[in-house]
Amino acid sequence: MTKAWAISAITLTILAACGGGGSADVNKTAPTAASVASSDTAASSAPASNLPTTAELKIYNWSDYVDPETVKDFEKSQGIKVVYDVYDSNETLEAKVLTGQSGYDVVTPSNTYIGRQIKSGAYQKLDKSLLPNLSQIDPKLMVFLKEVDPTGEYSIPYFWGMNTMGINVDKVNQALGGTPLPENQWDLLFKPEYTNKLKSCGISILDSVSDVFPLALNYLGKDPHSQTKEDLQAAADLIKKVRPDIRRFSSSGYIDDLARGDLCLTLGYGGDLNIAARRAEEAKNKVNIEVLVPKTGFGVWMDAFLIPRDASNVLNAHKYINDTLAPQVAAKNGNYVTYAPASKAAKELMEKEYTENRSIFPNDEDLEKGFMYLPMEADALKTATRMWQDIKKGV
Ligand code: N2P
Repeated sequence: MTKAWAISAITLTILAACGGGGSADVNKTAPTAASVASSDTAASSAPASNLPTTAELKIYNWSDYVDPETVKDFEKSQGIKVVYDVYDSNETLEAKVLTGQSGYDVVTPSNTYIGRQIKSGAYQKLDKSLLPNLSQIDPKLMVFLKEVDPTGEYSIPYFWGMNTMGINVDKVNQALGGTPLPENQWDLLFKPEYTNKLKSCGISILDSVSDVFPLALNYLGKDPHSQTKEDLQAAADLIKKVRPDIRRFSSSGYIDDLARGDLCLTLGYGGDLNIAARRAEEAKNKVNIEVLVPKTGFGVWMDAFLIPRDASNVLNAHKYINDTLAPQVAAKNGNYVTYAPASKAAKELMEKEYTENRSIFPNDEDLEKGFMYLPMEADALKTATRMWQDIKKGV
């Protein structure tokens, strides 16, 4: 077992123990309404700090990654004006934070990018005395970040989730002409025999090499964390074979396309695919979307809050991070974005339809098949990115 695999396996086991799995004894940990209310109240009595008081907060977060009402509530209760901008790829965020002049107070990179950004000096240390709601996070979940923020001084987990496929059930069935879904559901995306048929109703994949290559490697039966040139080339070759059938490279726009029925197979972020399913349901447009939990595996990641070095509203950044960890706020956001919040008590407060959805809270058995995304070395990432550009260009 390579080191990377070992980390992956241990972490996913821990994740299952943290409540991803359906077998967790929820009665032991379920908060009462009273205990939740009191922890929220305790959290809102702001701890003293020497940081300057300002009236603004600039957040740069993933798109579709917060319930806007929680931001409004925060503005109202704290008297802080929030500027909220969004991105849909780690690369976009990284280009900003590495300049050292991001212009933001809070950002949320994925575990795969955090380490190199911390090392490059992009972030400042947190003042944990300003984050009383840290107690809401299951400490075991911090293992996810340990590899990339070993001292735990910079990052606070926000949500974790999976990369998987969402399908328009009727259109896929129609395009496959009654042939059942393949035993290995990833064949839908990686086997020309299927993509040739599905291209008529629209295939879209994430526009992110670091999200897609490990899935391709996993499909090939290789270590999803492999960074050798040969393995990266093998991943690229696999995708090149189906490239002519891919209509769209998209990391956020696919949500509405899928919900409208303009795509039938989408490789996306699990929560975003579930948002698409909900939007279709709400629109009553007869688009029936299923988010798959492939038995042959899927990738798991975690996103975390960090405060850029150049932040000018550091106190407010702490206040916001702390607020999102309050179980009720985390649950409200969790219901809206359909991802698993890091705040552990939040799960019990979320809608059952989401906590029982295995593409949002995979069970132990599912997680056993999944792999955790791990950072790529700079050189390997550069090589893979070049390959990705060629894939997109169709060369
Ligand atoms: C939110 C996507 C977050 C997942 N739209 C990326 N890690």
